[in-house]
Amino acid sequence: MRVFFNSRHDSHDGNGEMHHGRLIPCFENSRRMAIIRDAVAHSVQAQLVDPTDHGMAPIAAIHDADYLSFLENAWADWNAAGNDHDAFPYVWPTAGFSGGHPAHISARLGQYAISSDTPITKGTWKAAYWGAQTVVSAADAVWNDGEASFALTRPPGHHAHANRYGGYCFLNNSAIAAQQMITKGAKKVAILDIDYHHGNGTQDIFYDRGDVLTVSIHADPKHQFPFFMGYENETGRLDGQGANLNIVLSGGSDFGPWSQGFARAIQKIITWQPEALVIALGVDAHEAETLCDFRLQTDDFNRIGQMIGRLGLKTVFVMEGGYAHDVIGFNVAAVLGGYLSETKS
Ligand code: OKP
Ligand code: ZN
Repeated sequence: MRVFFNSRHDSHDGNGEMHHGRLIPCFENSRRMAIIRDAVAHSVQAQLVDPTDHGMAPIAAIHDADYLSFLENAWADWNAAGNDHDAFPYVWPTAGFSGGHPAHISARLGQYAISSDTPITKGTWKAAYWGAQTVVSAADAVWNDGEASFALTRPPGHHAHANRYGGYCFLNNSAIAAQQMITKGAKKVAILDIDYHHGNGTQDIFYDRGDVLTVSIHADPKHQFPFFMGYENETGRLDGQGANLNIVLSGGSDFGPWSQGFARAIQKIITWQPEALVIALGVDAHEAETLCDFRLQTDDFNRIGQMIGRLGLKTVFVMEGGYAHDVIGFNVAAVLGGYLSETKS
């Protein structure tokens, strides 16, 4: 398995996030990457590969031009307004406001943000841009020769919409990976999101499309982020009708209910017959994750990797969430090791 690594990830380095009314150190920090990289290097026979620069086209195939221009310039605009600390919005154009799109950076932060947990820092764009290049490189490699790849990157992506950031995410890496394979000729690609949180951005990006199946298994949004999306009655629209599946699990779920939900996900993918698969690989369903309340064990992640391997599809793994430093390396390595034990690549 090839591991494409975003070595510029640490240029995104937030000091804090808003958490129940307090500013606390970011869960989504750069130590995560070093831990996962070392664990994967030790346990999986993997080449570490630098991404190649494919420019803006694969990113612009998913995200709106005005949003990309905002993200690229947000820090400079924030800085020009006299600020040298992390950028956050404090007001949002919610229902009942009449509109307008003021150029003031605080208005633009609110216009494009879905949540208050996601700082923009001096190097955020650089990290996100190279994260996208990492997944494009991984998707190209998989599409070309069928051998699986892992795109090891941060910040994550699955909460990012075509024109919104938040939930620690800026560019939707899993969506960019799927679209890259469509661009290269795939007719049907599936995205399977096993992160503890609903992949709201990914769902929204492909909601009207029949060529990308989106499946997410996650905590009940009645009680967990992103709260306003991720329910089971969201099944797609227009050409995308039936091409979105949300599998919602109760708080406290262990591998019993999780694997039953996962069996529904696997069945849907088999029936849908994609040519390639993107795994939005969050490992925050583990019992040690303090941000989350599922109870998966490291061995369960190995079984998940095996079940993915048995699908026999061209597979791109894209790093999403997972924050407990003591276990994230083992859990990512367990998924990849399980996958490799069931495949030749
Ligand atoms: C990103 B990924 C506020 C709560 C944390 C929401 C969770 C974002 C998870 N401090 N923010 O899906 O792992
Ligand atoms: Zn998550």
